[in-house]
Amino acid sequence: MTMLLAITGGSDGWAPERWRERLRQHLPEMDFVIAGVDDFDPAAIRYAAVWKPTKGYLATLPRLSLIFNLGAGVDAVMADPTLPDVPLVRVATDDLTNRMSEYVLLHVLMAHRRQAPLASAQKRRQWDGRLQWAAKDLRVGVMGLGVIGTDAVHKLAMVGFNVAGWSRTPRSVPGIACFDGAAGLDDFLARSDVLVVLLPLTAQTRGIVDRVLLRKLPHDGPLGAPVLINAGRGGLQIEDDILAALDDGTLGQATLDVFNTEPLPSDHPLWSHPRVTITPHNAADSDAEAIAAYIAAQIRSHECGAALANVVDRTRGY
Ligand code: NDP
Ligand code: OXD
Repeated sequence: MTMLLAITGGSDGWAPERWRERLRQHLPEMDFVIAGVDDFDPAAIRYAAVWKPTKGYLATLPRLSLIFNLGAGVDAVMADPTLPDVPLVRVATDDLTNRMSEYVLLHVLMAHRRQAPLASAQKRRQWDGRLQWAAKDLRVGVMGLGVIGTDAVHKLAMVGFNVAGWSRTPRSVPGIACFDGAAGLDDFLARSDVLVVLLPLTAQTRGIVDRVLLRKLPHDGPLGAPVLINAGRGGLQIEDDILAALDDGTLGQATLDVFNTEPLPSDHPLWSHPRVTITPHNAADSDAEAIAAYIAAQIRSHECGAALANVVDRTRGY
């Protein structure tokens, strides 16, 4: 059995050779070949493990039966119009989920405890004792109540925030105000002092964070102006609208992990905006060891006839 590794982008730890070593430890009986490096017969490939594969490449593998996306978001794979009609499995591991929730908690707490103005007061050697409020007084809204969003809302609620979530279909999460669909969006936004975006990028969600949406966020919360945190995908946001909203007071601050163009070009105005925090798409650095173990476990159970977990629904796009 042969698995193809078609991996572009990612950090140094994501070098295809390193993936091959890790996967070999978990699947010693499997042969691994690397796209663009090894010579191989396309008809020998049964499995593919991919991250941002070149469009059209997977369609050249006539006996491909299963694709593993090496991350949670499958937008880059789904953008390939020639994607073979075989199951596409995405990552949903506790490791990735926990890291994403850490990011959400960190940045919600930074806004709640006004860490940015405190840090700038320190630079001025200014003893700036600012008013505090209780976590229950801050309304946090999470767009996306999937694997990551559900974990994040639980953890935010444990800290004491007043938490709501929004999803495509109705969801019920104990202790969380749940909204869904277009009909539930405005009410959800109207009670989100901090808006956390954890949506997948699909045809329906592309560009959803625009000036119209940002204007629906409230200004009567303890922070005065709303805060945006996007760790979903850059394609969800209209960056010019975010900049305009920051400048005209619609938005108080923004923390962005993901961008329409990555890496964010060095001359992009978001870099220097005083109320923007930028992180380099590392809200959750996927742990290759955890993912290799996850892929091996899925292959073993699949080969014993069990159903695959976390298979992408092609019609929904996530
Ligand atoms: P899931 O597929 O488990 O959850 C997706 C959620 O989004 C679901 O609640 C779904 O609704 C909701 N949703 C999808 N489309 C819509 C829509 N049109 N309107 C309203 N809600 C919608 O995904 P995960 O939680 O695992 O991951 C979410 C995203 O996080 C990934 O797709 C990826 O882009 C991003 N991510 C970013 C990382 C980073 O480092 N920045 C790391 C990992 C992930 P429903 O419940 O009804 O299906
Ligand atoms: C992912 C990511 O989707 O790291 O897993 O962005």
